[in-house]
Amino acid sequence: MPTNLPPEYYKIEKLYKEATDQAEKIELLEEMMSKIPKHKGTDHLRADLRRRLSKMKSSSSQAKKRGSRQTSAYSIGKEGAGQVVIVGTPNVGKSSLVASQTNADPEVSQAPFTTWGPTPGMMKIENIQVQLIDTPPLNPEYVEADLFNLLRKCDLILVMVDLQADPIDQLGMVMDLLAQQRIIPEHLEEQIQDEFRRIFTKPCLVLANKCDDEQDEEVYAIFQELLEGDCPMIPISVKTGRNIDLLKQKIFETLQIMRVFSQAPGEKAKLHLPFVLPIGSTVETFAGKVHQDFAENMKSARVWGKSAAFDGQTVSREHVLQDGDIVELII
Ligand SMILES: Nc1nc2c(ncn2[C@@H]2O[C@H](COP(=O)(O)OP(=O)(O)OP(=O)(O)O)[C@@H](O)[C@H]2O)c(=O)[nH]1
Ligand SMILES: [Mg+2]
Repeated sequence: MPTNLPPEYYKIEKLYKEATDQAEKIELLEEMMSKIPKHKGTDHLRADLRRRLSKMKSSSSQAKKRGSRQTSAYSIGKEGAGQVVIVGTPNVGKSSLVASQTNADPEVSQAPFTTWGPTPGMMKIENIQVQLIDTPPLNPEYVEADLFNLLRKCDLILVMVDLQADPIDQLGMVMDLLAQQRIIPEHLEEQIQDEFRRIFTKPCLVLANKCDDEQDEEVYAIFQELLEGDCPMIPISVKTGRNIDLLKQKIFETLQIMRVFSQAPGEKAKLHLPFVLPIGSTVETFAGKVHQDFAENMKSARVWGKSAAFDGQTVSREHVLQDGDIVELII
């Protein structure tokens, strides 16, 4: 067993061993694979899991007998530093946010129920890109299973409400639907003790949209008070741009990621090309991201930045990096 697998890997592996449903096992195996750092030390494990996965997939497609199921529009591969999905009731401004902050162009309209399918786009946060996905409005009458599968796999859920139209009711409806689908906001994790069902805890951030002016600010203050600070949330206005920078900062923080830059010996650091790693990653994990062989072959490294005691400090592969560090690998 390779060392340095992240704790989430073992958490998912435990669920995988307990799962009895084939589709769930496949899903968990894919999740496990996504958590394994890519370097020489994990080659065997990755190959083994890939073998297991393709075996399971082929036996499950044989079980489905005739033809393979069409892939869902919601099977959206993760791109960039994280996958963020916006959900909410009709007309709250989900598509407006994606249209204004990404390269995608979903339809925006005054009429409710405008969006019928998911639209991913890439949003710039300083020098990284995050995937932001627009979705159709949630509706208790019709639960789209594939949408909830996407929510169970994503890195962050943005629950958008319209401050100018019963935000408490909207939030209640969305949270109830998520809970019915076993998706629980991370900050409520400790309150939920359900030993019999698999619970998916996800970071959630509530966006109180259409907070355009001072009058809306007052409504937001009441909304926040009624919820008793229960949930991480921010007031925004897609229309005026209010707090969009704060939203980006919150997304960055919630994704628990950091940027590390590589520097070849004798050259300048590539400051326009950050490597994005989970917070707490070591030099070894960074090396594996730069090149598969480097994690195995590196001897030591020199570090500039917050994690270094002084500029150019020589460190070992176990050294824990911090956001903004520059690393020169010594091979
Ligand atoms: N006043 C105000 N209007 C906004 C804001 N953001 C979006 N809107 C308007 O709200 C309406 C609905 O916006 P959409 O982005 O289509 O909403 P949606 O949540 O995608 O709607 P569905 O696809 O039906 O679920 C449009 O008329 C937008 O111009 C905002 O910050 N303030
Ligand atoms: Mg829409």
